[in-house]
Amino acid sequence: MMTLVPLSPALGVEVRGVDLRRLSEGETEIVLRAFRAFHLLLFRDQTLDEAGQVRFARLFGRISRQGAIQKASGGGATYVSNMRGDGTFGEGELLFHSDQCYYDHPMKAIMLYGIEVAQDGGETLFANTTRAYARMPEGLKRRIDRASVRHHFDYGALHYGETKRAEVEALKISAIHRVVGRHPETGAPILMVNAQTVDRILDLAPAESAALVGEINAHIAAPDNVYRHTWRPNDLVVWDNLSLQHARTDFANSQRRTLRRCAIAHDLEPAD
Ligand SMILES: O=C(O)CCC(=O)C(=O)O
Repeated sequence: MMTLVPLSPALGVEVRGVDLRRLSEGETEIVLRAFRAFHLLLFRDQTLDEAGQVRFARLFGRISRQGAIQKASGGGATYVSNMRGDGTFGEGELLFHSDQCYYDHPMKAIMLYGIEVAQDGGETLFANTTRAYARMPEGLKRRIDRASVRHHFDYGALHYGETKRAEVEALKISAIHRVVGRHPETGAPILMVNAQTVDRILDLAPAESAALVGEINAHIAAPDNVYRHTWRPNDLVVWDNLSLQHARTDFANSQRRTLRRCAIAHDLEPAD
């Protein structure tokens, strides 16, 4: 029987008692409802090949083709890996961010499946931005409610797999969002500021913008607003990229780490 077990007070449930290779219509409905309510779902001990993962991902929407990595996936999966030649974002720490804020329509969800996992570090952290906003002092909310922010594609501190580096660096992409955006499906407030890709909060001097981004990030990354996922092989995690931000703890690159990834497009992502 299918059961939902909360993962943290901030977000997420573990879904037990299902085999993702053969979900019934009723189970699919419960999964999609739980996704909307809890923003992150964990399924453990799943045996999934690439086709099976893509099939499950497509229940959440179409596969994104926005940006070099997603385009390269050809509508299928990519790999977060320090082992594979085609691996991307394989090494080291990542700060809290939502993917693709430098586009008008960032992807709606991300799905990772554990193939090889680090024994020490390499955990993925998830923070609930709607909850972070709700818990902010009114004075801070007033300062950001009408503000806008520019993001640019600058993962300079990150490490791409060599095969992708040239394509990725050739992209010069930026977008402007409200600091307090609205979730496209629920209308809930979401924070469109992150530690990784913000260029500037508009109309603020660089130092003021950096200080305000730091203040907002402190609310997002507050330990009691975060779920920390320690990977096991055969874990599948799918999360809402707009309600949540994610980060990764550091790990020694001598440890093999490979996660299979599907990116699910925002409903308004232009068809290519
Ligand atoms: O490796 C991880 O834990 C996170 C990877 C990531 O940031 C992503 O897939 O967007």
